[in-house]
Amino acid sequence: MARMTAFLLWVALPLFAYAETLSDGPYVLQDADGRWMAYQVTGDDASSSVKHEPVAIGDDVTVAAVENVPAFRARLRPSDPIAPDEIAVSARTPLFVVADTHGQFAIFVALLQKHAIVDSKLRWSFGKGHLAVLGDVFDRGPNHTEIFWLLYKLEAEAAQAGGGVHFVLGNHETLALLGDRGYLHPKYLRVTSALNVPVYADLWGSNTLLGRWLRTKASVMKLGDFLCLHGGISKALVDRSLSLAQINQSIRDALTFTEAYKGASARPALNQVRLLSLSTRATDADRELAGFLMSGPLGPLWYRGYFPQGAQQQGAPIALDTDIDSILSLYDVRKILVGHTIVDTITLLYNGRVIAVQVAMRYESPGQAIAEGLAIKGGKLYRARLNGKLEELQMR
Ligand SMILES: [Mn+2]
Repeated sequence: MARMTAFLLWVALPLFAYAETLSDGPYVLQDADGRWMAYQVTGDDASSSVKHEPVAIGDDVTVAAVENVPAFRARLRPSDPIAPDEIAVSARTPLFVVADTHGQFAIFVALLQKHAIVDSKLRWSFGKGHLAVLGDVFDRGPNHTEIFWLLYKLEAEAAQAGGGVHFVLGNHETLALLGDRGYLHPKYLRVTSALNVPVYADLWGSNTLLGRWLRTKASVMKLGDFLCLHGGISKALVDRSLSLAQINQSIRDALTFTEAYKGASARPALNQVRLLSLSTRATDADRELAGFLMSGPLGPLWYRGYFPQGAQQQGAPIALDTDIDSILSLYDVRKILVGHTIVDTITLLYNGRVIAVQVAMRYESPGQAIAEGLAIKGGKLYRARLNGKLEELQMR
């Protein structure tokens, strides 16, 4: 009994410590008359408070400090253009790739700072370099809002400097935007109540600034010679011979025209997600394709077939070397960069033609964080460690 009590205390204390602060936002929402309002949650569980103030496009909003990461400002832009399917960069352009940040804002920032992608005040310092983030900012961790604002602001700063920031969607973006609450950090359920909206997805709808921005994003993009995406391209997807534009627009339409799930349980059943229910133009073929691409195990956001265990888990055959050949040839790229499936360290697969980037960002113990990025410069590939070191990637 004593042992059980000790165990409960050990489990309960860190959770309790987490529950104390409740800082989030801003959420920038547009009303039916086109006016924008920024909502910021502050305080703690016992007494949270919501500040709201009218804002206009061109104004700056402030994103509050988190742990040792300073507050920063982001300028609100008029609606962003649809993200390109393809970015041409020279072979000498430095690239930095990170996958699956899952709400770990402080770790993500530390990694970017150690590799001089941003400076101490979170300003872009990667010049003409390009940063690609391979999806899954939402869920699990406590600070996805801050990560999205940082990416939003860095996009503008990078473009100004002649570089770029490219966020591609992961399966957790589609889950969160469609109203699945099963993976949300508990903080966001309290934010939902504090802001008095029916479900958390209402804070990321098409009437919100960042929700609208997310719906411009690609799911699969070419960055120079690299295909950048969250899960992977399956043989079943190659066999459909779709262009990147077709893949990206189908998922965008699905996110734009599907009503977020508002049921009482955290997880919608698939038949409760009314795909493209709000679009009058959608045909059955459009719905089938969107379902395959956005939610299917062989779609680009969920596929795990480059990994033996992942393939087994999905009941799909592991991708063959010839499948990788077909993907590289169909999309005219040299390598495929994927997140989604966790690896201990960034790993070359299929003779270096596929690179597994997702090392789960986490704290091993308080203050002991784990994260890796993929750095590409001078035609060489490096594992970018959280201590600032680069290790050239080798075949094993
Ligand atoms: Mn994922």
